[in-house]
Amino acid sequence: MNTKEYIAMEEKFGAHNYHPLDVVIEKAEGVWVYDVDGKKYLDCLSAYSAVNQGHVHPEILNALLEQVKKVTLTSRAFRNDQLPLLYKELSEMTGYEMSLPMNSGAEAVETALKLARKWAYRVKGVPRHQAEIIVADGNFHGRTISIITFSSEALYRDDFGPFTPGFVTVKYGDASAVEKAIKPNTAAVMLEPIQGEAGVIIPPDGYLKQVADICKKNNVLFIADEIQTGLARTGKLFACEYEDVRADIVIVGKALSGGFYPVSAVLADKPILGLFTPGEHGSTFGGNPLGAAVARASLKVIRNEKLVERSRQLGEYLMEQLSEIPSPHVKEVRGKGLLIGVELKPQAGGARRFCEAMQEKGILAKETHDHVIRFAPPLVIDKETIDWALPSIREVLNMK
Ligand code: IF1
Repeated sequence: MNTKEYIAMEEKFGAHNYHPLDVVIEKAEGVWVYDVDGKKYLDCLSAYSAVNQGHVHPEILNALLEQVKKVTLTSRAFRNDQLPLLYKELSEMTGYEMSLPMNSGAEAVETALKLARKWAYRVKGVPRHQAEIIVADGNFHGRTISIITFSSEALYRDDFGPFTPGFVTVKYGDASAVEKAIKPNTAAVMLEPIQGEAGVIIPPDGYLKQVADICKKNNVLFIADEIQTGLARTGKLFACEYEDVRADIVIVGKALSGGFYPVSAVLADKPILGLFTPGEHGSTFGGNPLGAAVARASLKVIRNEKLVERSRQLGEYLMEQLSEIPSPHVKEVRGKGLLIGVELKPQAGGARRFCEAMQEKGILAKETHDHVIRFAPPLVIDKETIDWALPSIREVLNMK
């Protein structure tokens, strides 16, 4: 079958909840993906930062293959020999005392919200069912009904009510707005350290630190959604480290499995994560031995290949090079590490056509919010490959 035929089949039999670029990928390795017609592309999206370690990383693949032969799923009714090791290794790597494994990012966000509510009732003394959680305008935390309740994107939300009570939205980047929104019943503030979906929005310097301090002062938990920014993507293990913030609860997903398998987790210390008791929360697949083995290998690759440093160094280089491109269309280049957004001017005609033009030249990137092109290649990319891509990017950013 060729590209056209695959696309026609997908359109006919699949729900139309996406508008992908018309490239049908059949294999991938490292930073490269190959379509069914044999064309090779540089992946500048990394499955939204899920393949920070590069596609089909051999060590993660090996861990998966070894584990899949042994046991894949026990459920949490029984224990397995991989999960304790994942717990320990996650703790050693992140400095959080405990973790709770789930599968998708949205599930881990839901888990963190439940945890914050429980903490509010059992520790803070908020009257039951009165807890409030503060979130930011422009957020993206997933697709469940509770999470879309506090989305500010009409497309994600408007046809899907009724919604979940208990959430308050404030302006992103304004710490005093958080302070004003805190009430006696506030359980937590949940933020993305950099808003990915909103268009790689970097808050003003000091914002995360101020919010974390305000939370501490008011006995409110600070939850960092590091599903996209975490695990080396921004040039730190967690983006919150840029402001020396240690969130009370950190949510990770995506690259926790190097793209092999959905694995997410909530990290916190014992006084918080220790609050869950048997039966209160769970998941058939969460914490399964295959996912745990894959996650362990994925973390090991981040450590062994120094992906934090790579992301910081190569991110600086790519950002500098992108910033120097003279282009009539570019309004701003911004980012941290290898999470970079190129914002186009309103009159540029939208980012989509630039992504399609790059696709022609063998570079896959995705527009976000109409006018931002996101550059987020796997962190195993090297300078030579960046230098290979730059002339094409230059050309595309200068098209009519
Ligand atoms: C899609 C965006 C990225 C996330 C943060 C939680 C989740 C995500 C900070 C939920 C997921 C994804 C989902 C994906 C597109 C993508 C995305 F453009 F929508 F915003 F990455 F930038 N918190 N982000 O970024 O995790 O349940 O999906 O595992 O197609 O919806 P999930």
